[in-house]
Amino acid sequence: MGDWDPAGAAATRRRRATLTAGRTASLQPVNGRAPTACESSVTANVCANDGQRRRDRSVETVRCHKTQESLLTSTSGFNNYRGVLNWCVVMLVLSNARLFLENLLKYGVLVDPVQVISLFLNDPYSWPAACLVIVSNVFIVVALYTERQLSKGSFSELVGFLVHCINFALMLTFPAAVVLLVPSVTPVGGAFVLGTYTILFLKLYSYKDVNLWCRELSTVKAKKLARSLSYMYYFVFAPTLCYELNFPRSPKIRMHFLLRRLSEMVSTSTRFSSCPHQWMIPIIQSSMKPLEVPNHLLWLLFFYWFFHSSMNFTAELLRFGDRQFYKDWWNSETVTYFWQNWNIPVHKWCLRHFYKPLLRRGFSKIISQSAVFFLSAFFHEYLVSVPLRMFRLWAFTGMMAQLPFAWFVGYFLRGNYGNAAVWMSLIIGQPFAVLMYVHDYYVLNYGEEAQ
Ligand code: 3VV
Repeated sequence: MGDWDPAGAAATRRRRATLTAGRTASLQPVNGRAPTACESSVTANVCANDGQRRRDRSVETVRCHKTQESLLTSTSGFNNYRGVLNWCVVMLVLSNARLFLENLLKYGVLVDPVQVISLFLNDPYSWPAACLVIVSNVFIVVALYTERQLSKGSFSELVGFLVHCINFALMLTFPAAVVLLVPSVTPVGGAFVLGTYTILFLKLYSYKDVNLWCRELSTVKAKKLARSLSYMYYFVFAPTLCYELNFPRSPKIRMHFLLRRLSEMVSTSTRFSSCPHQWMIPIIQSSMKPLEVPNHLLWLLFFYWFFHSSMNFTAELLRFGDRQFYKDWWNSETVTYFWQNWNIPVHKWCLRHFYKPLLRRGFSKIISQSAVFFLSAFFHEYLVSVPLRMFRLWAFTGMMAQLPFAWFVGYFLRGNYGNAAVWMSLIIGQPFAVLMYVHDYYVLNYGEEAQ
């Protein structure tokens, strides 16, 4: 205590000197003149504030507690969990890196570029999937031609409706028949073709509806735009399923943004193409333990690749202004919220062209919702069963099961429990349905080889 501390004493001396210099400086003439009344009052105020601060500081040193909640208490109002989210991501990456290493050590490198190409092509001289995509232009032109005739009055509403119906029916049956009957169509090629046709089907349905609504409102502009081939193709390529006469446009293409999305698309798709070969097939082949497959990670990657990188890339390229492709589905506390927020283009289409028209025709909410999920279930089954040439109804059942599941979660679970239930269904339910198909397909096609 009584020890001589030269460094400390010197520091105290220096502090005192600075303080005195500061005080005397305030009393010194300003620029060689005496301080004005105002300057003196400023000095007095500073001194008063100084005193107040010192008093406050001494109160602070005496009192160091106040009534407050812990951050993790729900009533604390604290909700910034960014760090926790980062921790989850780090854990997810680390645990998958461990799985990846184990897989590498056990099976070696299984990714083979030729095998990746063979996912799309069976026979290098036969490109049925590409041909089917080219043929899809016929359906676009038929829809455009029909709308032109309708707008000119050359087709009656009934004739137009019938032509559209035939066009839509062929759009679903023709590619499905080719995929089922032509042996050189691979499952991935088939899924790509049917996905393209389904998207086109939904787009052209919207095109037909909007043109009809505009004719009913006798919008002059609608008549002009319905005939424009370039606007039709703009809509076909735009990242939306809902037609509109005047899409919101962004002012210019931002090269930096475009290149960023492109690099994300490329890097994520290479990860995609390697994951099934390296990770999924050996596990299915050897142990049939579907839950060990990191397909949830694949699903999350797919979400980012498709709904963020690819859609933003296309939108930027086309200067398409509406970039709301998804909302915060990860915060879903109910299943209903999830379906309203995860795939905005499909949800928007469902509301605009199916759900609300049904409600307007007097159907109840529950019937209309069931009808939407039934249509969605049909398309899910169509997109999976036809390319795999295997009808199992897993996808259909999975989609239809959303209705009772939504009721259960909405009725029994609240807040974080609801959110956990939605996540559980995504982590276990959805990939499980996909894996049932992969498993059945594998057993059906390579069953004897695997044994
Ligand atoms: C390859 C990418 C992606 C696969 C996603 C599937 C669903 C969701 P609510 P409420 P206000 C159907 C086509 C399916 C195609 C699938 C193939 C995709 C394409 C292929 C692409 C590759 C693959 C992975 C997917 O994710 S596919 N999504 O199936 C289905 N469900 C829903 O969208 C909703 O749950 C829905 C429409 C059934 C109900 O929506 O928001 O819960 O409904 O009752 O709250 O009302 C909404 C609106 O209706 C009005 C309200 O005022 C509200 O309007 O605010 O939006 O403007 N409304 C209510 N009652 C009304 C009344 N009586 N009259 C008029 N309006 C009323």
